[in-house]
Amino acid sequence: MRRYYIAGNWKMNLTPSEGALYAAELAKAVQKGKPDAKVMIAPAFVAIPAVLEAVKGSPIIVAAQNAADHLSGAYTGEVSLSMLKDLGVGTVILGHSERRAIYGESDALINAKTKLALSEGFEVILCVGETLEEREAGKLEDVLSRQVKIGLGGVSSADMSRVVIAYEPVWAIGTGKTATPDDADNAHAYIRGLINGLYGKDVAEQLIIQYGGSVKADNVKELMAKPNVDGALVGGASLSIDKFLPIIEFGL
Ligand code: G2H
Repeated sequence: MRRYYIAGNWKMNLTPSEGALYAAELAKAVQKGKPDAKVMIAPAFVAIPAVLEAVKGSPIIVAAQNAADHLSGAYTGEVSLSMLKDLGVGTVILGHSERRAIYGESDALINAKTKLALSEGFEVILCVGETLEEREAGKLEDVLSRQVKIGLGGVSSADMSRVVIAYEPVWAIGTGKTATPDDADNAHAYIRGLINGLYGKDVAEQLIIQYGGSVKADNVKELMAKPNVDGALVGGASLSIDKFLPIIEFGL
C-alpha cells in the first residue's frame, strides 16, 4: 500500500519571514489534524533555514526546489546538495518543467543531478511531463519514456526507494487547466509500466507517482481516487494555509 505524498512547491514566492509564519501555522495544523499523507513544502533556498526552524518537531518535510550538479566549486549563483544537507534538507525536486523550459535544463543534466542527489542520500522528486504541442502531436509516451529513461539512467534498484516521480503535464501548470483524473491515471500507469520494465514489479509497485498541475482542494479528491495517483505536487494552491490545508488534510 503506497502512502499519499502531498508536496507544496512554493516556486519563487514567499520571503523567508512570510514563509516562516505560514510554515509555523501549517505545522500546528498538521500536528492537530494528523493527516495520513506525507507532507512536504519546498520554499526558495533563502527561506529554507527559517522554514526548517518553523516546522521543527512537526512531520512536515522541507525540500529544495533544485540543486547544482556539483558539490562545490566555481559555479556562481548555484546551491549545492552538500550545502542543503548541512542545513538538514534531505529532499530535492529535480527537473521541474520550469527548470527545463526557462533555464534550459536537459535530460542529461537532470540525470547528473539525480545521481548526485541519490549518492548524497537525498530523496529525489523527479518531474516529467509533456507540453501541449507534444501531447497534440501524439508524443506523450515518447516524451515520458525519454524523460524517465534518461533521468534515471544509472540509478540502481536500491536507490529507487528514494525516488518519487511527479507527472506534470506542462499545459496544466499554473494555467487552471487540470488533466482529467483519467488523463493523469493513464500517464501514471504508463510511467509505472516504464519502471516495471526498467526495475521490475516490486520497484514499480512501490513507486510514488505524484500528479502536478493546477491541483486544488476541489479536484484533489477525484485525482487521488485513481489507482496510479499517489499524491500531488501543488504550486499555486500551496501558497496559503486556507488553500493547502484542505488538500493535505481533508481532500483525501
Ligand atoms: C506545477 C505545479 C507545482 P501549479 O508546476 O509544481 O504548479 O499547481 O501552480 O500548477
